[in-house]
Amino acid sequence: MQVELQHNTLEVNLKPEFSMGQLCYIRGLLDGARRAAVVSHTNADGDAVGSVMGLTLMLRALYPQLEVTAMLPDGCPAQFGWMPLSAEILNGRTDAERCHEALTGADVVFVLDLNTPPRMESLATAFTASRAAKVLVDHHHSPDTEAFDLIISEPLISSTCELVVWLADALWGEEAVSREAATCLYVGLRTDTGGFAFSNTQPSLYMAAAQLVATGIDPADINNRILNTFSENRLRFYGYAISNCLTVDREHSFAYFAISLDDQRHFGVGPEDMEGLVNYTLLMVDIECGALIREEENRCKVSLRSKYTTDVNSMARQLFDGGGHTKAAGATSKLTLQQTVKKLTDHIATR
Ligand SMILES: [Mn+2]
Repeated sequence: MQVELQHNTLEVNLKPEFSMGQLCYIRGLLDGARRAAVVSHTNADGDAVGSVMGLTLMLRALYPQLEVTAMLPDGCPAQFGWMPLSAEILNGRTDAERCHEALTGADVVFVLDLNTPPRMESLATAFTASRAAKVLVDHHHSPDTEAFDLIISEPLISSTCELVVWLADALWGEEAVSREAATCLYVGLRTDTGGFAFSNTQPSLYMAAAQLVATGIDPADINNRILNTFSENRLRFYGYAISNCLTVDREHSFAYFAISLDDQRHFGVGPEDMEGLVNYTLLMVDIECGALIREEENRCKVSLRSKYTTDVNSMARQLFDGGGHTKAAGATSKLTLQQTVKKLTDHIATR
């Protein structure tokens, strides 16, 4: 495979457009609703946490009659413990009953930053059973059109948090985004774009960022809280992984980490510590595509990244029934670590 210096050809979009029908539908739902739930995907990242918190804060401020319950399938990750609402976000595993009750009793459920109910893992059953109006706000490819009553899906938008900014502007006006909500939403803008660096960075992203920063948030402080958070163990594990778990296939411009359970136990690191490790593969100048394969009990998690032309979204879907974005995707493999590595490297070699 040749690395081509080719820029992606996304349309230069300014802001997403919402139809009057979409806006009226959401306003109508909220005017009549007494209970709402806001939910996102398992193993929540900054965009999932930020959009859930940002939207929850705005709904509470704008609709005092509305009881809004925020939840995540496996709770709010510790790294986001500094964010507003982190202490009250329900955990689909440990607060299963309250989540079930909130989902089935809701008049409206907002689903953020995912494209299909199985991404809600423990909460998917209650979500599907719920008779609430279901509104999806997301930027992944191929949303499940059967699962929602209204789908706002913008795969060209940087992040769900950015989409929430524009949706809130359209529904309620710029003033609806408080400083506190802006802090949450900025986290998703920042993390889903690798700090305004990935190919999903385009004019509307900076416009949304400008609006959020204008509310008085502290971008430098948020940056520290997002990036400079490693434990000593985690940093030493990265050193170990780069030295011992990284394979580089120059012929195919491909590099991957294979991380065994033993290594994870030895260093006392978990899935959240692996967040971002896959990006190290792309630091190499002649590597176009990178992967991280992390062993779990009875399965493996696969993360895929690319720099220029490789569509890792379709690769994840084709090989492991996963998905995501063109240049960043993920999947769960039911195979062993060795089998997963083989399936992936065989695919890379035959492309
Ligand atoms: Mn996202």
